[in-house]
Amino acid sequence: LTLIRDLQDAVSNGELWMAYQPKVNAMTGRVNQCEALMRWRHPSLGFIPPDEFIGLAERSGSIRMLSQWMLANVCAQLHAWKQQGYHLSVAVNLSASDVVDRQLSVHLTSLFERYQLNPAQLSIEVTESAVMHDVDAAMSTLLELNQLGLSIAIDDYGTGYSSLAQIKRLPVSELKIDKSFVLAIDSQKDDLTIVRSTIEMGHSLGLRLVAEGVENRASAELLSKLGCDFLQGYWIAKPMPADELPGWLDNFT
Ligand code: G
Ligand code: G
Ligand code: G
Ligand code: MN
Ligand code: NA
Repeated sequence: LTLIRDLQDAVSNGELWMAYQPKVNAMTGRVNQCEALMRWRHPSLGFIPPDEFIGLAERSGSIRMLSQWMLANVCAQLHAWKQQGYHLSVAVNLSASDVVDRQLSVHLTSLFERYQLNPAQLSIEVTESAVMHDVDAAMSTLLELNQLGLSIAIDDYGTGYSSLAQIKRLPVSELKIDKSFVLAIDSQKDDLTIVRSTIEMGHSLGLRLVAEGVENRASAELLSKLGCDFLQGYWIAKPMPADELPGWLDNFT
């Protein structure tokens, strides 16, 4: 497929960039963390959503190359923001083949040195299915990353088939409740019930809870009342280019 070759060229042609979406602390109303989301503008096809090209990269074996570019780009960005006086941390998404990459923690260590970062400024989001694909290999990578000082979140929580008992064996400190349960939480009783019990169960296991897909004030207020620790979604901000984030933070109250 020609799109696979285009994707391999996308890095060297500068067609990829990272968008950043803030996460707000529900208790303090402050933002000090963002999620980094990859974007690709194809020269002739235009914007291609990551749901399409990430899967393509996973199947064609170029995901590690993309992830290496992504991690270097995010670390350089954290360094640049720090120079501008913005002390942020960023969560990155990793795929199944990244979490079994034995070189990942070595690669990250050299990036932290190059950009003078505290490893705690970076955190990892992985889905249950990415981890459970090869749970022993994923476990050793995640333990290494955790020992380096990175925290780890389970992304899209609630859409997989693993139990919290399995997840608790991993060095995980955060659950991101999938947006499918959050989008209509202000009108769907069942969604509210699922989210409430997820928050209660997660908290009783010592996990931080993040809701993604928060699209309106009513949902944000409900989630805060339920004790959700962090909120992420269009109601707070859409993912934005890196150079827009400082201005957005200045205006955010
Ligand atoms: O903005 P949104 O369309 O960004 O992202 C869609 C999906 O693509 C999400 O599930 C997200 O986890 C995934 N995704 C976005 N950026 C990256 C990335 O840099 N690496 C990986 N592995 N997945 C990503
Ligand atoms: O205290 P411990 O390290 O187990 O908690 C880890 C994180 O989980 C804390 O930072 C906190 O944000 C969250 N947490 C644990 N229990 C609760 C709880 O009962 N309510 C809230 N809001 N957060 C909790
Ligand atoms: O990695 P993950 O699957 O969590 O990626 C988050 C996805 O959700 C991205 O595609 C991002 O653009 C999208 N997203 C973020 N906030 C909202 C929101 O409020 N509503 C909807 N529908 N999607 C959102
Ligand atoms: Mn994510
Ligand atoms: Na998600």
